[in-house]
Amino acid sequence: MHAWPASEVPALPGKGRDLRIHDTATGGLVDLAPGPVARIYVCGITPYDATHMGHAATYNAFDLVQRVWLDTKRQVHYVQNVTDIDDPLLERAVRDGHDWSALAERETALFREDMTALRMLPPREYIGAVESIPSIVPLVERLRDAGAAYELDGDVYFSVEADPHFGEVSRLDAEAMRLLSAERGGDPERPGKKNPIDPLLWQAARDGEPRWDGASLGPGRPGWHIECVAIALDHLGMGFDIQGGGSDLVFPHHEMGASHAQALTGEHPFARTYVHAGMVGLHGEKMSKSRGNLVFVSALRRDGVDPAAIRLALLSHHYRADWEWTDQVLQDAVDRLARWRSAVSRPDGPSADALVEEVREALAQDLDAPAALAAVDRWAALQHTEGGTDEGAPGLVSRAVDALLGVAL
Ligand code: 5CA
Ligand code: ZN
Repeated sequence: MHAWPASEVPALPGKGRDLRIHDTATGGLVDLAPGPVARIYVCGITPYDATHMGHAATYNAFDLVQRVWLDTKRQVHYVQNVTDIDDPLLERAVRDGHDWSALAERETALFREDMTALRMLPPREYIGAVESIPSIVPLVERLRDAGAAYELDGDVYFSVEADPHFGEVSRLDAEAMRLLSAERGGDPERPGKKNPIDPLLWQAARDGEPRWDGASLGPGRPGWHIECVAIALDHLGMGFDIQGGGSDLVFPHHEMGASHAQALTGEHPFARTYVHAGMVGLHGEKMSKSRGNLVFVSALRRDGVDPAAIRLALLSHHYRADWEWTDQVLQDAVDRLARWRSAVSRPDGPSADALVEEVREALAQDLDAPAALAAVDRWAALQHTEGGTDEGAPGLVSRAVDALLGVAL
């Protein structure tokens, strides 16, 4: 699949700081010092509806990771998937009488437009589940042949006992895992499984559903976790720097993905760190396609909201916090954008050298975007009250806000 166009990232004087980030698997902050090419995999959308503010907030967090790494003069190898075949997509297509693949194509196209408008840097590889089926099938065969997977009425399940490190990503107890598995696409009630939480690797073809050639597995379609594992292993290999997504993916998705990969390769870890963004809610509940309590990026754009203001609204919350989308959040961002734009529109202003370092420092400390915004607010306030004589300052602020925060002033 093709991704979306990259907006330009202005170069800044000096060099950024290395990222210290919260790792779900250890529960603490980790000093990540990637090699010259930092490697990150971020779980992409299931394209059965438009991008909502929760998705945008999660992709914003990982966009900041990219920007911090680029500022340290590293290259970034970023991979993202599109779950273009899965139960929720098929259910929505049936409900609305649409062709599932046309639905996926349409919503993926809209997602690309939203990401472009929000100045999210694109992944180097943007890969669909369907196009990765030829990579997935041999992985499932290998797991089965190694005794890490078993068959149940034609379906193939992963055995969580196959990975000695299973449980180390989420660190949840068995009961919590069972509950979350039931809530998030698993089938712990199905009789005959070795462990109720064992996830599907390959689902045998069902009447009326799309199917693909599974070689020795028989016709069917892939499970969810193995999709991301196949794509990550194909393009990044083991031990990449960050596996990212929203906190709703900690279990089972990222736990199972890590175990699939570790059982397949005998190596550990799948990812050096597991980074999770908080959940954005609306009216007291997690914003989700299944609940339907959604604010869409595309709808705000259609209403004439500047994408830079949407981006500032996302940045005004720490990525790990759970927070609520409200009209006030957006209004505050619109006001902030206007203040910043008028501050940089003057030919000169207070020196901005210290500001650039403050923004770098804030982002390097577990992506503290609210602290970065507060630093820019202080410079803008000084510009409005006292002004300054540094002719390069407004331009430098614009470039720093663009390069590090993805906001075009
Ligand atoms: N296709 C899978 C990942 S392989 C998936 O979870 N798709 S999704 O469309 O449901 O979500 C896309 C991304 O947005 C995931 O990283 C998910 O964790 C994140 N996300 C979903 N809802 C929210 C929300 N309310 N707040 C923050 N992030 C969210
Ligand atoms: Zn995923």
